[in-house]
Amino acid sequence: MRNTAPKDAAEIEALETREWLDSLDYVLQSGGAARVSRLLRELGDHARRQGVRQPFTANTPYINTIPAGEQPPFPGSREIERRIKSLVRWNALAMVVKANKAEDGIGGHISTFASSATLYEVGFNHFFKGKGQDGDGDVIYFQGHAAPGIYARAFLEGRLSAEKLTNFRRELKEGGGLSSYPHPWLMPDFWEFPTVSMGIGPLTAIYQARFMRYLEDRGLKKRSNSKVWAFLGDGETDEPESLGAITLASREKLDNLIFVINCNLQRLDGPVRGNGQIIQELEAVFRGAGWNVIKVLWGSEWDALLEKDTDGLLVKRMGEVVDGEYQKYAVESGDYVRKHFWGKYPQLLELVKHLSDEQLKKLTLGGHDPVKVYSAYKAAVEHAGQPTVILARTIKGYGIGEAGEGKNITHQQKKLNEEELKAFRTRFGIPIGDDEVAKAPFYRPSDNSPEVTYLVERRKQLGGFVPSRNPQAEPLKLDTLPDAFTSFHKGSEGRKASTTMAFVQMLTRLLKDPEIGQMVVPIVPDEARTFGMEALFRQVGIYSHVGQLYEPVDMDVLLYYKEAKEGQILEEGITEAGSISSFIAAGSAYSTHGINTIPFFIYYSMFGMQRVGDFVWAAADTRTKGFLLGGTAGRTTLSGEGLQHQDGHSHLLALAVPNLLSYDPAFAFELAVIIEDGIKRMYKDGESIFYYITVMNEPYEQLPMPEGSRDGILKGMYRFRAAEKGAGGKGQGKAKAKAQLLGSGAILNEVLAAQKILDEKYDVAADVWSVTSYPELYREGNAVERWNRLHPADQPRVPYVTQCLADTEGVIVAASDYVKVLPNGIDRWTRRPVVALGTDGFGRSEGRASLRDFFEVDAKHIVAATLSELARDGKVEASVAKKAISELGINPEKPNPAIS
Ligand SMILES: Cc1ncc(C[n+]2csc(CCOP(=O)(O)OP(=O)(O)O)c2C)c(N)n1
Ligand SMILES: [Mg+2]
Repeated sequence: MRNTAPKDAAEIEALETREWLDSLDYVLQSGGAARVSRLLRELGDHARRQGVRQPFTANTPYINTIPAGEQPPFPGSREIERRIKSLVRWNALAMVVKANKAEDGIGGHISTFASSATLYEVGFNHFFKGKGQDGDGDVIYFQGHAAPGIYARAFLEGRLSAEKLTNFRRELKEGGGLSSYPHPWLMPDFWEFPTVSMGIGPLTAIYQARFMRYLEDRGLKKRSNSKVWAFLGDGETDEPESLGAITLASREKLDNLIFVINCNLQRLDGPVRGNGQIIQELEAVFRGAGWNVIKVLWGSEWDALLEKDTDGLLVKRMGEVVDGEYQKYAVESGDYVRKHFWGKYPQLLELVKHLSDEQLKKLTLGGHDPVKVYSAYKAAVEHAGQPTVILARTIKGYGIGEAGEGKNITHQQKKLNEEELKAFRTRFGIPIGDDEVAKAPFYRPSDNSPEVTYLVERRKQLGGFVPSRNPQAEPLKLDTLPDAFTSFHKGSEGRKASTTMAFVQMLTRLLKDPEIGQMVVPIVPDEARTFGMEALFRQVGIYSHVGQLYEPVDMDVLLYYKEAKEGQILEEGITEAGSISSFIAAGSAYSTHGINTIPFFIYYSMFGMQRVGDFVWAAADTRTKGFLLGGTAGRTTLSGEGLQHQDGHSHLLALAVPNLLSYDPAFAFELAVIIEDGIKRMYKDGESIFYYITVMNEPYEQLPMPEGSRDGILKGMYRFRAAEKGAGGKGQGKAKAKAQLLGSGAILNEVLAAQKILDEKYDVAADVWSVTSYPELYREGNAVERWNRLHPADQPRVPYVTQCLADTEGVIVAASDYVKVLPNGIDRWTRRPVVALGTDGFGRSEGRASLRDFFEVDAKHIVAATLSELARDGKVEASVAKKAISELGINPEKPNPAIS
């Protein structure tokens, strides 16, 4: 018989703990969970008042958030769903293995989907709503590396052929193939959102959910039960973008948002947190940020064990094992697990003594158990007032066994040998014979098989197949559109104004346009006052789901800070990444929701292309429409701001985005022509393009639009002001020499000043061209040149740049506020060299005039460069050019701004 008298302090403590727990159980039974919760809070407060310092923790124990007793019944057929899932698994694996057999190194991923198959299949069979449900469809961000699994399912659904699957990552094969990852640009009927550049999926999903609320609150979309699902990897959460906006989601109470984080504890190189627990870390972060967190860690087989764990020892053990060790259990034998996990405490060994090593090894994790995943999804979908994150524990490479299950190399595993394929086939019961298995053939049961019938019926019930991209918005009617723009054609008539001011006026008019005013979505990252947009606060309001709960300090002024539920402006705060995510949501709403919202995202140009360039790329892939406005643009237009603010290269970065049209207009009328045409091309003609336009904050007279310049403005250049004189000698209105001066943006004014100096002081007649877009000229030139290359026997076509300059004379000097490579990019089509003046180099804290002198883009440098080139050309004496440099006050030995 056991001696019941307490022996030592530990035993006394254990007894005391037991008594407290028993009391708590009693309160739970008599008073319920809420009473227990109040009691615990009071105990905590009491202890604190007595000086007890409790360490802060936002964690709950390392067990499932939803206890077994609270699970809803699973509504589907477990058996058929298991078979479907096995087939999807097989085909996903076969796709990658086959592709790499056919062409070594073509890539693809097996292990990501192997770990997340259940997470997707439960979604496909029970939750993901298709677009067929009358605007009630879900918006789903699939984890990029899981793409093979999504294709494999579409194959079973009968949406993708075996040939397409064979051509996974071979898109250029006859009949087409499948893109590596979700790319709407490449598969516009299938994928909706690019996700594979990690962090982009989660951040854009948050803003998507918020934008859905915006559309509903503004009455553009009927209120719905649509959910945004974002699937991401646990490793992916290390990207700052992944977690960077999670407080926005809780602040905005986005209960239409569900994150599913596939916690296989591994990333590419190894464990995500070998020495810690990524799940607990994420739980604390998300709970701290105000999310509803649902942990799905253990499968159903664990329920009975946990039930028997009355003293909490198993839960304690679960919580003390670090991820690196958990990963080891996945690759080791049952014997090892018994020894190392269970063997830590004799009581735990006792708890599992009825289980064989094999059974111990097979105890399933939560993310692989459809019942657990179903409960979590149901709870998430029904949860009100908060976004939900599901942290689902899985094994990376689940089911691929020796080939890499749980191993550090698994992410890169693309090949399985015959034995490994056989083992996989057998494990998942795929009806493929031994003689065939080495070839990894695809397997699809017939259309009327129970599996296909079941999955097709499930999708029908849920409103159609997903993913599926289906741009349904009608083209916009734009009859009244010109009214917003034509008044800018006449210029500012002597008044000084910046192109930014002109843009804000255009936007203001557009917002009032009877046809499309409601569709305009102005987006600003805490920069509206910088751009003089504050009048819009009052005019159209700042969007806020809860309206305005306070009286604004500036209520008594006309243009007060007005927040409103139906407010139109998205004032995002200081987050360019968040703002561009809103831009993507608004600019792709035409396909996501069938709503033609037109986003105008205006920001400090330096914090755009280079700061959130990857999002711009994703916007392009998404076929986002709309306007990016780089404000305070140009390296020398911004007085005093210095190196980190003065942008001289955003157009170069924009050039690399194939469907992004970028413009550097000089005058309001150019801006008006570009925006008006852009709206038409995107929203009436349905082109998959978007715009980057720089606007300046330098005030100067906005000149009137020259006759017949519209086409040239859009193509990238036109003659803005011809020289008054011709060339050919002195007298009779003829100048000594001729020149062609190309200017862009604010620097066009310097060019116009240079034209005058050249004429009056040096007898050089210069034509001035406004170059609105070097990137557009460059693209057109290349396209023509390519055509000529491929058609050597045909009459060659002539690039637009060549056409413009064909009948002109004289040296060509181009000046802009951007890097010289832009004008240099058109040099091959100008038939004579372009002398490029630009702003290569770091910015300086200085005034405009000094900066233009420093970077050598002001009028005097343009004059000097023209004369210098004319001298090289033999059109003027070298001594004239040399003298001019000195007359103009230029020190020829000044340091090179490009490297100083
Ligand atoms: C921005 C970015 N950086 C790096 C990569 C390369 N990469 C692809 S997958 C991967 C590991 C992914 O791990 P995890 O997010 O845990 O996903 P899992 O496959 O484990 O589900 C990495 C580093 C990427 N795709 N995007
Ligand atoms: Mg992972």
